[in-house]
Amino acid sequence: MPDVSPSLLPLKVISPPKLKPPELSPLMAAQSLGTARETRDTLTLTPEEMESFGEVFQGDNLAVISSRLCSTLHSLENARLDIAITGGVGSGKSTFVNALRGLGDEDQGSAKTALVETSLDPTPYPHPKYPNIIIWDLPSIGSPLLQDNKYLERVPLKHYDLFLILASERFTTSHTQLASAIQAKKKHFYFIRSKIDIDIAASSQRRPSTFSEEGVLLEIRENCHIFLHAEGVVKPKVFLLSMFELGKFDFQLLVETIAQELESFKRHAFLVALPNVSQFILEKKAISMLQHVWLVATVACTLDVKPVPGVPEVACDLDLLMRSLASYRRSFGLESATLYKLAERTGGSLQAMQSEVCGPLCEVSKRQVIDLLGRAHKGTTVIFAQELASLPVLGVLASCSLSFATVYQMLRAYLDRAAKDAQKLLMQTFPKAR
Ligand SMILES: Nc1nc2c(ncn2[C@@H]2O[C@H](COP(=O)(O)OP(=O)(O)OP(=O)(O)O)[C@@H](O)[C@H]2O)c(=O)[nH]1
Ligand SMILES: [Mg+2]
Repeated sequence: MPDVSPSLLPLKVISPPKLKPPELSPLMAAQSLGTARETRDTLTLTPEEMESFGEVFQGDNLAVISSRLCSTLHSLENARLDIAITGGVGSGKSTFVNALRGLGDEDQGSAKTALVETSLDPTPYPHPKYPNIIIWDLPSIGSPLLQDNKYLERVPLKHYDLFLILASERFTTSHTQLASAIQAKKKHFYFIRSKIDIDIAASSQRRPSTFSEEGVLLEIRENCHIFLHAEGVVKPKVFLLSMFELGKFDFQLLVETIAQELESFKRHAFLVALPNVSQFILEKKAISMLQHVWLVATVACTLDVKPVPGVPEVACDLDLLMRSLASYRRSFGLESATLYKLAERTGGSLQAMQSEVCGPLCEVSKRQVIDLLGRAHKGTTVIFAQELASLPVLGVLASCSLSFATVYQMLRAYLDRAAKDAQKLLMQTFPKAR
């Protein structure tokens, strides 16, 4: 997959109009996804949204804009991301690699864990659903076989976008020396204090009368910071994790921090590929996908368009829409293969998951896309289309404004529904997930 130079693809082009995600943000308020969506009867744009549309569409003709957006869409969908997992011997590196790829230790293609001998070379593990994302299981630091500069000879730091440096007990000078080398290459790195579940279990068992989970976490966090400061690491970013309960502890904070520091295409790649371990992750994904929805709607209505059978007022690229809907299902883990694996791992009923969670969303067919477009077209899209067409800056879209409005509304509704289903699935399998 080609790497993408952000300088060739100005941010302005990929910024979606600031369409507020009212149906997605309720997650933060512990409401369910998509509830507002069904009751909303228009896609009216705010002045800021109008302005954003204007910025993207100003100046060029439709053919130029759509081919530019098509290449932006391709870059967004194929952005390469190399995540390096490193740390001490037995600190949980391979387990973390698997967890980030949504795999258990026994799944096919998973990294081997609890080994006696560890590899002395970086091992790439492509994400099973997104081969453009590679999680690298790096050799352990502090190994007697890789002393002095041997580690850096084996591990080309420039190759990776970011580093997660693990310690399951204490950070040591091996960790901080590696961090300095990474910093010298101007790469991002994050300290992960792993196996937090063990610390909590030990503390609750050994000091039951004074036990407080918050207290244990605070103490570990402070100790990490004290050591890293003493070693000269400025503002260390430390996250407490358990690879066995990935959605808990500091995972949310880690995701938020990494997402802020990645450039936009890589950020999107990172977010959509995350395992669906918490409501927070689902929300981050859904919000990131809004820019994808908007790009797809524009490209699908302006390149390779054909009238939709049974909905002749709408012309679009049905294949692109099918691929996009399938990609939302994939990211939210709603495809049969993922459900099957989840049922196997959690001991839940596959049938219950499929019927309760997927409903009409099961597999994506052309017939289904046509039906969804028909339904969206019958809705309120005329108001939205008129609004678009009435804007001078959007004159270029006038010829396809009804198609755009229909397709956009269909994609939004599908995305909302997929996110909502993923939330139900999460609640069904991990009732305590937040
Ligand atoms: N309780 C608990 N155990 C963990 C966690 N992460 C990993 N382990 C266990 O720790 C052991 C070592 O995990 P690995 O993932 O193999 O560690 P590693 O860093 O890859 O080990 P090497 O490659 O040998 O250096 C395994 O038995 C894991 O199941 C965690 O968060 N909590
Ligand atoms: Mg390992």
